[in-house]
Amino acid sequence: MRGCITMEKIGGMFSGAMFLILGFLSMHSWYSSNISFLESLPSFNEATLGATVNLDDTLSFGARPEVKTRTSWNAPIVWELMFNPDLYDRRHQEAKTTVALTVFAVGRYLDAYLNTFLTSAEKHFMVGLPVTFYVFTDQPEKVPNITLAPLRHLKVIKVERYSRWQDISMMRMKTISEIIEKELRHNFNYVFCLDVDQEFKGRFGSEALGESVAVLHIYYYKLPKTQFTYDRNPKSKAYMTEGDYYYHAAVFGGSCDKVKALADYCYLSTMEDKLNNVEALWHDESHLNKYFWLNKPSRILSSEYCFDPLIHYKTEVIVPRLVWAPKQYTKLRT
Ligand code: 5GW
Ligand code: MN
Repeated sequence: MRGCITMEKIGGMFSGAMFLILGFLSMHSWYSSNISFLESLPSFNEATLGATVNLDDTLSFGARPEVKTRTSWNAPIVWELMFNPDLYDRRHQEAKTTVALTVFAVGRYLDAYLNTFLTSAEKHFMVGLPVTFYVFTDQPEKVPNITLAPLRHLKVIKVERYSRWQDISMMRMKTISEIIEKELRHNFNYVFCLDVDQEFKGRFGSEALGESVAVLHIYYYKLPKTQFTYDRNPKSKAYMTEGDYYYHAAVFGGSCDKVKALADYCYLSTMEDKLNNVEALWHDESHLNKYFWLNKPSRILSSEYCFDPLIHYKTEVIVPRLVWAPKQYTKLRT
């Protein structure tokens, strides 16, 4: 599926045309209109919505006044109560959207996390859409045999077990790039790449799909930018002096082309650092933050999509969708 067209591109084209038409009907800004405004239009019906409306124009940007719901470059920041899940699901089902999910479970991480990750993903991740889980592991025979709904598949791919974690994280980006090039771009509209040490607890659905998707790190979304833990070493490729948000590398996604570009960037930057004998502060996360500073994500997911259940202060997260599993560093990394 070279040059796969994603819903966002189609939505953009249609909303351009709709802008002209609706400009005559209303003084409202089309972009800031919401579904109730649409419903008040005489021509509004399910079919109109099905064919012409940019899905993201149905988002209620004012539904969560306590948090930011749009970036300065007009990308939505998705929080509970902003979206109508049925609209997103219906549109993506009609468009026959396909999604790949990549996850690495190497060494002891397989026993510790993979079963919970996969069984919970089957309950909550893109339910109703065709999804293929790509599990990368050094022990294919130990991948649990989980029951999958129709149109959902699991594919196991053997990878080497690197002993140094720096190599694990570099290998992840390289492997993601290679599988996109070889396989995913021919078969899937979107790909999400997740850490395995997580559990789905709530809907992580088609509202999360976009060209280039980043997630707000739960620890930083409320903090002033000066406290973001970007790499501050000028010798590293990840060095940055300013940024937009602090993103969490445990979840990223988008169209095959965009995710490949991100993975290539992070892999090559890590290589370059290695050659220069430097290491970015938070490894691939530092490079990912630099990438998203230079290449703005088209969609941001709130920390509902990567939540720490042990956080000790109050947050705006009403629905934890994907949560960190307990860290077992001493057991797993030694
Ligand atoms: C092992 C030692 C140090 C760092 C990472 C690993 C490791 C990571 C591993 O042995 N096996 C493995 O499969 N991973 C994959 O990389 C998992 O998908 C894991 O979720 C991801 C990132 O590593 P984490 O989760 O330990 O990193 P943080 O930043 O969440 O602590
Ligand atoms: Mn992790």
